[in-house]
Amino acid sequence: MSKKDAKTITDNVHNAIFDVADANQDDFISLQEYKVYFHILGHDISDEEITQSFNAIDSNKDEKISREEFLEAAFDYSINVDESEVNR
Ligand SMILES: [Ca+2]
Ligand SMILES: [Ca+2]
Repeated sequence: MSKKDAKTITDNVHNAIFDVADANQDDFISLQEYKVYFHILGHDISDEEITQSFNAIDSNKDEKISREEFLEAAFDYSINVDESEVNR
């Protein structure tokens, strides 16, 4: 499987995850929604850790996660991509 195929598949999966996490469907995940999402999943993770991972994904620091930020972070996380190959 090529990296492009892998990205398409993970994008589809993470688009679906994004839609679930974005409870009010404004196309952004707020910190509140992010916390709720982790609690729904039943992850044993503290609010502090959730906040840290939220801030890591929120690359432009507007305190909400856009679909683009989410997909980039999710893809980087799921497949350890060589950054030099994905630069646009
Ligand atoms: Ca939202
Ligand atoms: Ca953001």
